[in-house]
Amino acid sequence: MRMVFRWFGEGNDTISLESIKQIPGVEGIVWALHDVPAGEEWPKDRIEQVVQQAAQHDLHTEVVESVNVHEDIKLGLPTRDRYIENYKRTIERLAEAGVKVICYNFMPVFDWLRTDLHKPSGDGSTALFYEKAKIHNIDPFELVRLINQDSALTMPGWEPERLQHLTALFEAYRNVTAEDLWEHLGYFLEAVIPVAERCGITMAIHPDDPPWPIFGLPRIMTGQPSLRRLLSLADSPANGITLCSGSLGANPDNDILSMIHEFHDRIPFAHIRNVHVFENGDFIETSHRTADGTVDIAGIVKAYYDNGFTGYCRPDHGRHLWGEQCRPGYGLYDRALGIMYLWGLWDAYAKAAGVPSRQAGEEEVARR
Ligand code: CS2
Ligand code: MN
Repeated sequence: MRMVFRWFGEGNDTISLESIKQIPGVEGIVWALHDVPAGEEWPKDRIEQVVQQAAQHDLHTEVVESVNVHEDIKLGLPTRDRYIENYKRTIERLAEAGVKVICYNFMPVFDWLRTDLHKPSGDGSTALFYEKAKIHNIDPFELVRLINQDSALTMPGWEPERLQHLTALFEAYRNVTAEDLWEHLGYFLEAVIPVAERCGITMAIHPDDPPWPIFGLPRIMTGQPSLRRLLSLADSPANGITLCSGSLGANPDNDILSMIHEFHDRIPFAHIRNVHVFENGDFIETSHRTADGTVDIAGIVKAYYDNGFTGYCRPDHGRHLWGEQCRPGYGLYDRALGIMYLWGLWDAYAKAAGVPSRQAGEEEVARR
């Protein structure tokens, strides 16, 4: 398991690379050029700049999250080919810079969705919260306004330029069915997977968050059958999954352990996060600790361990602790605590398997 930590870039993150370097066992950052609009090529000099910044702190840049997919590709419009060409160039450039995994998602219009970014957790901390009934009653435009008002920093997936054409986007998706979306995903993968394969990059789709349709927009990356179907769209090791336990875990019917056992050699990147799902379908993000939520984090780490997982892993969203002023879901403290929990589990499983304590981690997996 190779631990990495999401960093939003100089001036766009409250956390410094210096701080990230101090979290035990973190070897690299998960990054993106968040200001480059979806569909445009990533400039070579900007890529190199981030690689150098990280290298100064002895952190690698092998995982990118995300290279966003232009809406015209998801909509299957004739203009998509131009954006797909740009995507291919970006893959090549990232490979030249040493990137190994590109995380992306195929959610129409919105990325992750919550109704409250600062819900009190009951212990003085706050966390991201999803209230099912509210989503059914709120006007999406109002939600966009609230989300952007609530955060001074650009939220990934909620970039103003992406959302300024919201009315036109809803109109464009009016007749797009889930099956259409599958077809458009297939078309995209057919074009980009051979390029990724040639460059030594693995494309890793992120599941939909939450994993069900919202505001009448289709969502297709929702559980085990859809991940299976995704893999069958392009039978190549370059076509992989970012297995996000928090996104998938918002639906209690999702058996994440079973997904790890079935797909482990196609998971180059693990997002580990816990959520507490309530009876009525609402959910709140919790600490990574198994007992704090409804996702079996200890079981998930065990499943990765037992399958000899050597991919990248990051703690996903965290709560906002100890008065930290940070990007919603992406503070330092709770994610650092999460990392220590994940390492604790990993090392304990290694110990139980008879691996010498001082060698716990990736090396031992190779040795077993
Ligand atoms: C979220 C997403 O669960 C998560 O990791 O923060 O925004 C995620 O980064 C994207 O959907 C990946 O493309
Ligand atoms: Mn995730």
